[in-house]
Amino acid sequence: MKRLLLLSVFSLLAVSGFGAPGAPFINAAAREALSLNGRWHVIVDPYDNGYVNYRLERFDAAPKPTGGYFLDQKPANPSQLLEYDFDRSPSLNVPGDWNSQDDKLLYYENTVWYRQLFDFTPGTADARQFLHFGAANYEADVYLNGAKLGRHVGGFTPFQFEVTGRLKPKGNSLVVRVNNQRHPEGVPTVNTDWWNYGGLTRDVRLLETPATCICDYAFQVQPGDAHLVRGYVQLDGGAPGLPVRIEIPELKVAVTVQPDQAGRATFEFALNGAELWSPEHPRLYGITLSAGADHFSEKVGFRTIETRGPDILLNGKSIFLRGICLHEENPLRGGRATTAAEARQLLGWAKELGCNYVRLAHYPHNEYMARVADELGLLLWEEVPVYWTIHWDDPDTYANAENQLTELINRDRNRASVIVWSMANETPISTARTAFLKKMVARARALDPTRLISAAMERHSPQGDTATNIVEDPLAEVTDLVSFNQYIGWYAGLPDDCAKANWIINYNKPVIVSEFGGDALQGLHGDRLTRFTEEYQADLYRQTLPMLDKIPQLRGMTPWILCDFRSPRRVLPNIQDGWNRKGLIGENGTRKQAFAVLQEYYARKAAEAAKLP
Ligand code: GCB
Repeated sequence: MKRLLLLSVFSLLAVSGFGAPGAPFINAAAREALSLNGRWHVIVDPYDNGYVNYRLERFDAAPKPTGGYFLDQKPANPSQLLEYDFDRSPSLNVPGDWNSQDDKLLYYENTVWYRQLFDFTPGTADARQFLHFGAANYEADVYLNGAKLGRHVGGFTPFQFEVTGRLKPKGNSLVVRVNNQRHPEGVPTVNTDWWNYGGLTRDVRLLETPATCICDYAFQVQPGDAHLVRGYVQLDGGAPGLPVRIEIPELKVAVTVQPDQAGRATFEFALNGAELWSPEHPRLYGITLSAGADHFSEKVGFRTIETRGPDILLNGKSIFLRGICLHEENPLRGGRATTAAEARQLLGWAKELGCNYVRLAHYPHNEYMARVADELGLLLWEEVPVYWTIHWDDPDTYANAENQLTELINRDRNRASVIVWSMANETPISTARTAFLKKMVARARALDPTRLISAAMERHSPQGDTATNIVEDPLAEVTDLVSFNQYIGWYAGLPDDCAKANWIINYNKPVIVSEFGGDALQGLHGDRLTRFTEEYQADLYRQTLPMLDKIPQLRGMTPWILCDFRSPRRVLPNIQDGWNRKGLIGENGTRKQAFAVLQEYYARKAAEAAKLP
């Protein structure tokens, strides 16, 4: 299939060695599946002893594996020496990062081998099976019953392998080598301001489908015409000509479409009287999709998002984005957030703050986030980890970044909540960087022409004039939003400097301030000039908000950040202790003073918006 082939080429570019995974199925959670979540036996392997021999040759480089942990075997006779045993090794929860599950692994950055055993009986003789991983950070080598299936690179996006014909009724052994070492040429690169959580951090499922199945689909309201939906359904398997049926009972939509020879069926229908999705009315419609024996359901909201001059138009009406940044971390236990309940908790806090918008920083968050945002009525900015100093000249780095972007867009293209694809964060302007990012922008637009494109850019001041702030970046020529981070009053000067600041932003586009803020230890009090106190942070917010309101094109903001989060860069004893303290909510869930300052500002913005025609 053309699309699948293309995707495989991109995946192949991003990986080395064995087979690349196939494009993961969209909406994997809605499929028949055996969950492989739970306790997995693990072997912590800091020297990658199960992967390379003492000459540093890879065990799986030979046509037949010659040894190594992935075989998951017992010695056949006394002449066979095996110095590992999954059965006698400890276990960890999947999904979950290893760092927060075992104190010894808090700072661990290397290999952990995971093993799960499962029985399996196919539903029908011609059914197909796929191993689907929500994500594994950063690199995953996957072995089933002693044979390598392939490798995936990139810590935050889904991947899957077809395993039809490879499963036994009893005792299948699934082994995954997960390695979270940082690499200078990686995406992200070695330097970030978040915890490098390793492991099988998202759900693992064995999916089962009929011989020909629906692998991808899109429902896209046409920009400029909120009454027309266009889309496609893509089939995979031996009968690509199966008619495809799409039904939305509440809208009385029932269409049958005929795929082309490549299994792709395109369709369009009118949204007669449908209620459009918005933060105030996050209306979702139940959709059923079927092709032959394959059928499943989905919930989709319909809305448009566009820009006109400095305005962002949601369903044709100008909107101010009352946002907040978020890491995919549960602050209450300092670990990756992995469940729908945790997504609900984090996004619920954003709602309490008065948000209609959230920036999911700095990498693709789990799929629950976007699905819960669809339900709660929160608009989303989604992002890939092209962060700070990426290797702009390395074609493999580019292929890796583009692959992560592709996997994200393919996963979330049907979420009404997602309105922005962001390419990068705070990247230093150079010819190579701008060429790299412009190529990514072109890729994102080709994959999804219906959403806005952005990147978190930077501001600068002319020599000797710290009050003037200029936002000027050649990347802004090709993005829909001009977004930038600024830390006046924290990394530069004091909050009082906000009153003197002026802005030169010569773009007739919506301006979004994608970050501002400062650290405060929850419960630490002092005067407004004492760093790390709640009073300092609250004052910084009080002074920043009117400063930003002076920017004529300002159409939204996402202050940094909703919750304190772990970061190894943050070493100040008794204040940071390994946590970035810029959260409005502390490590124990308590709101800091600045939470109320922003909440009040957002209440005012919401009241102003409600008065507009
Ligand atoms: C930034 C980064 C963000 C950091 C934040 C900080 O500009 O984009 O990842 O965590 O500043 O706290 O310094």
